[in-house]
Amino acid sequence: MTDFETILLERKGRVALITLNRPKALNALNSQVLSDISAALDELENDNEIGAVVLTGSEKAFAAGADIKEMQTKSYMDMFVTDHFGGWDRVAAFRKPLIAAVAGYALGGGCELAMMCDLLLAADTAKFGQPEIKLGVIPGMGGSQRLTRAVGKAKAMDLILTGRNMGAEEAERAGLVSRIVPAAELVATAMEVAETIASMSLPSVMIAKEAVDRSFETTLTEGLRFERRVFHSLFATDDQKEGMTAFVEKRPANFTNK
Ligand code: CO8
Repeated sequence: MTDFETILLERKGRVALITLNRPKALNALNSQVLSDISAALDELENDNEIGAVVLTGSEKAFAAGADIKEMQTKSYMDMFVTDHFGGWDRVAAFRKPLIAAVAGYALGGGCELAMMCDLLLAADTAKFGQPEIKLGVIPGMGGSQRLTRAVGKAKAMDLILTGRNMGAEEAERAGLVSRIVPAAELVATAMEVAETIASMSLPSVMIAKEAVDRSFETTLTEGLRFERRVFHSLFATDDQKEGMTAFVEKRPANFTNK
């Protein structure tokens, strides 16, 4: 198990829990956090024992945004040449299910990081927002694109242009959040959801994730064709035989992830 400076990584059976751990900065996302999360995801993606990952923060903040102090004095060329924040694409490219468990502030880059995950569970204390406009900039880690796809133009414009926060209930109504849970039960619930997912056949879970993600990138006709092809491909797995045989034999399936 690797030690990290700004995150904690724990494993429980087939599920891993990544906890953002910069409490003094409300988990603001600096280059070290990016480097730690990327290394953890590389490790977990290559680990056949891991079937799903939960990403969480603290009770007060999932993450209060990109680290403003790190960006404050940078020039356009500094940002451009280093492709500042380009590295966060690693999170969206993670091939196994990633569940964001959000309590407290998920602002700016924090909200964008949560939206890079596949499923977003919110504590009743969660507050989402894209306040970058108040800093004289705009969302830069996907907020203008992913928030708009998640909640539609009207609410995305409202949040991005005014910089106001949205509570958990509004976020659920708007379709950003899949479930709201009491804050004290947030991580346990997210771990249960992850365990359920990790108990399925890993190839089918990874292909299901890829198929849903494809719907954001393509036309309906192409998306349906992609779904059918990858659906067919699952008939090459031992787990399809096991899953369907177990149903017919009225017993639980015992997947081997092959
Ligand atoms: N960056 C750096 N430090 C932060 C951040 C942040 N985003 N958020 C909080 N902190 C620090 C504070 O500076 C403070 O540090 P210190 O004790 O040294 O003064 C500590 O965390 C605690 O914060 P507060 O005292 O402010 O705590 P409060 O409970 O009073 O307030 C808030 C909590 C409301 C969350 C408040 O901290 C806040 O407004 N934070 C900033 C929120 C924000 O604007 N986020 C957006 C950041 S910009 C961004 O994410 C852009 C992403 C895309 C850029 C793309 C570029 C290519």
